[in-house]
Amino acid sequence: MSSDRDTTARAGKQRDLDRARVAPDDGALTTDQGIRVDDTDNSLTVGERGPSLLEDFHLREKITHFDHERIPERVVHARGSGAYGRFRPYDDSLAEYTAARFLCDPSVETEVFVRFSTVAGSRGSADTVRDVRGFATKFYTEQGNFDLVGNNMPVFFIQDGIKFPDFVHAVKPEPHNEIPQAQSAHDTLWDFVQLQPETMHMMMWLMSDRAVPRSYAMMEGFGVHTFRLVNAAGRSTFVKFHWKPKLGVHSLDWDETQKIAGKDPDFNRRDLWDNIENGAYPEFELGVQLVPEEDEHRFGYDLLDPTKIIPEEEVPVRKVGRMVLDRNPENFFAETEQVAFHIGNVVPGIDFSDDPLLQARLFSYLDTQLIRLGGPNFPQLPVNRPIATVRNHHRDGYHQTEIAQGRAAYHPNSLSGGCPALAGEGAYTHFPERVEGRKIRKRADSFADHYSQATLFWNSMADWEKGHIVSAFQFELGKVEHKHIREGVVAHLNEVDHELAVQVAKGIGVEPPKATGTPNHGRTSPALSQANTAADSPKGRKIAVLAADGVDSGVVASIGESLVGEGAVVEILAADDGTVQAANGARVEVTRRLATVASVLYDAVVVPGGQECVEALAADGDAVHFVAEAFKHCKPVAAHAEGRELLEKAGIAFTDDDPALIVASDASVLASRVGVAVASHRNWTRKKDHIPA
Ligand code: HDD
Repeated sequence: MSSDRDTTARAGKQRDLDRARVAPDDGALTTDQGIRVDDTDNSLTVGERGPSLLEDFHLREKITHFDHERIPERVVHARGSGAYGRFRPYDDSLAEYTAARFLCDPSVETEVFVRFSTVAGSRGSADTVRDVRGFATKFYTEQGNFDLVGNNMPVFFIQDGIKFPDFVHAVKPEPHNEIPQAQSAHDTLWDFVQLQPETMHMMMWLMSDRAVPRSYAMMEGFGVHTFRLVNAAGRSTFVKFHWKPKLGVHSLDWDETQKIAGKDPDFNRRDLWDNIENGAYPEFELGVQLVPEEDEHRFGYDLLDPTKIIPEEEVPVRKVGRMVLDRNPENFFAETEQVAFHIGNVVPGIDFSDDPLLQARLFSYLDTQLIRLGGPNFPQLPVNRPIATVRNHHRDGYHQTEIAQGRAAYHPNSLSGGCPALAGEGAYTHFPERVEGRKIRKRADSFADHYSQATLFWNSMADWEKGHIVSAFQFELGKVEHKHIREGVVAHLNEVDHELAVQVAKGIGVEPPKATGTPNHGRTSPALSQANTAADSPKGRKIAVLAADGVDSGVVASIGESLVGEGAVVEILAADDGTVQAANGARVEVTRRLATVASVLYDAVVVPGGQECVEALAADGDAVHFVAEAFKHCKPVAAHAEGRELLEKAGIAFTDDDPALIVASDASVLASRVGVAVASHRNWTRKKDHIPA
């Protein structure tokens, strides 16, 4: 392994970005033409109170530039957040399957840019809405850019890309009044669903906790489609790509998500940014499911159908490398907004399948950038530029920033010595798949089963996950005005699972189906349940410690000492900013005023002892609500000594079977139990319905 090469590869994209970076300096203000400006606050007018003059070029230029600051937002995935990072394969074992060097040479570290997004909302919408999350990764490889443009759910709503405009029109705000923003709970989406049963598997995922991730660092990513890996000898193997978060897959409580949307609409964006700034870097392992060509038809479903998964128990996910996101962008617009992903950006060794959703995407991504980024030169934008050298005869166009030299912009030519020459070695070769058939418009019969994997998903859920799914269907359909739409969805749910349909129907005023639809096949895939995910690190978690004068500062110190080193953030919250005086006379620094935050912005709450402190907190409605709400959202709630009194005031009943309800009189015992509980995320089976929201 060559460390020199690592450094070069690592620095490659960042060095390239340096070419575009403009640092603020202390020189004089100028116009865009470099004319020095000594007044940018007053227009050129006739006299002090007279009309402005058209000849004021500084005024005109300043206003004109401002008028043109906005570009169209993405038609879907408009709201997003990005970060740079690096990827390295663990070993060379994929060399048997692919010629893509970045996947099989462990001495190569490839720089990446990742953009996470929601799908339906506008650029300024809230982060914590019920939605699919985009997970798009641009690998700046030595062989050119590879974009893995995935989601945090492994299937999609539709099977053929020709239906994408219909689906998006249905899920977006309704066209007559542009309501609701960033919500799936409205008539047009559910109308589409009830008329298009191929959506059912995806709707199970969308109604599950996967649609409300706690953090972008705590969700899986999926390439969704079946792709191909092609090795140096030209042999193809089908592949599904996965991202597995090191922190496991964890989600918010639905009531909590709605409150966060008001308290901090940037919740996931801020979490990503802050964790990178704090060094708690998000980490993901790249996984692949490999299927030999000859096994294409051995499954009971079609590998080309994007509404199907290959259960991990059927074909294991092989972890092949690790990605770390360790650098925030410097300018949101230049980088996160202008980044242009395209599923057609592949490198030698990676190819497509005939999945009809994938095929339509191959058209859409390049097309959309032309309108969004204003012409064909968007690959020259710093964030999009490959580190591999670009040489071709493309010329001109809006926003051309390069000065292409020479006379010959055509191939073949003799005037430039025939350059650029056609690549010999290392060229991209399309896999010579054999295809024949008649031109027809017909969905394949092998795509006809819309329910059995929806049932598989349902069967695989823990009881608490099933409860959340039923509540989500009831919430969403409860907002649907047309009864026939509610009934239509319940009829489809009856094909997924009878009990599910009955439970949903009960909450939404629809007659529960009497007879079972398709009988439940009883199969499960344990890998689908978040109950089986990793839950062993407090990294990236936020712990609130409530404080007032008289606080036991030993507890505050213990919590900080035991958790901050693990990558968690501990904040001391009190009625006012400044400091509180601890029982031992020390001053404890307050991180934030209680009134500026809320329990929904934290993963756990700790109430230290100290009689005077606890009495003050118990008299403060914000503090009592904070504890009650954290408990309601199933979070770790911990009390030291007298701190227990605040929990009682909040209506919390103590039981022995709640590992996330912690009472201890020893500060270090308390701290270590909080650490374990916060790493375990939530106690989703807690009885808490009696606590007011
Ligand atoms: Fe798409 C953006 C993921 C189906 C058309 N898509 C977009 C982004 C992600 C995905 C993550 C945001 C990229 C970014 O951050 O800039 N899309 C998916 C997945 C799909 C999918 C996982 C199904 C498996 N998409 C899909 C279809 C079509 C599109 C079927 C059209 C036929 N998608 C687009 C687009 C977008 C886009 C219109 C909007 C902005 C952009 O491309 O750059 O071209």
